Amino acid sequence: MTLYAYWRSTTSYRVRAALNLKGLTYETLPVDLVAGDQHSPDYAALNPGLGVPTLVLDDGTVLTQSLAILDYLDAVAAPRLLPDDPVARAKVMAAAHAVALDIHPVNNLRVLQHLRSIHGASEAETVAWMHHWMDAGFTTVEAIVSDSTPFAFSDAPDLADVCITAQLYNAHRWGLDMTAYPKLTRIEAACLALPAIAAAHPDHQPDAKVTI
Ligand SMILES: N[C@@H](CCC(=O)N[C@@H](CS)C(=O)NCC(=O)O)C(=O)O
Repeated sequence: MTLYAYWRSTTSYRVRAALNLKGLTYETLPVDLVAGDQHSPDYAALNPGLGVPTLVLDDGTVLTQSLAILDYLDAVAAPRLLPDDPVARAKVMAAAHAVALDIHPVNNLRVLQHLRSIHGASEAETVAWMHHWMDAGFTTVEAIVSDSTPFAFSDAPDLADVCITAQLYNAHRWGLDMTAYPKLTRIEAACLALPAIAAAHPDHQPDAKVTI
């Protein structure tokens, strides 16, 4: 399999974590988002959403959208990141969606570029925007994850854990104060103690020397 990804991309980080947890081997092909490589005609043909990640299977099948890729991976390889029990599954998905659907889209690179270029946002205003949406989403997630397990809902990492851990990387990068989110901090520590997730961390990617 080939994963088109960018080192600092939280959507790429989610998928790398799942691939590694499941012991699947893949080649990483970096897409430099800062250089705008996601807009190149070749990449646009592969992923019309103009974002990373894209996963190309060994038979050439192209998968896009990180949550869809994670769903595919969960269907074909263990350990499962979603529980079978319908209620437990809905709870895990709620936390994962709070990150992937509520925080990430409004904090995406294209949104920040639009804020700066069309609305003239300063660097301080851009940082305040990032913090605002992460605080809103993290408040939700902090309230719904477990008080009593190392990971979000159990003793093993699930879809919520990989989404949370990737988003916390972004929060640190933007200097968000995490004091109000002790459970999320606990989850990140538990995830990064696992070699599979630690290996998925942005700093360990082949394109990690590029700076934004
Ligand atoms: N919903 C998509 C979002 C993909 C996406 O936009 N990823 C970001 C990186 S985290 C990206 O490539 N942004 C490029 C841009 O905004 O130009 C997914 O989950 O795969």
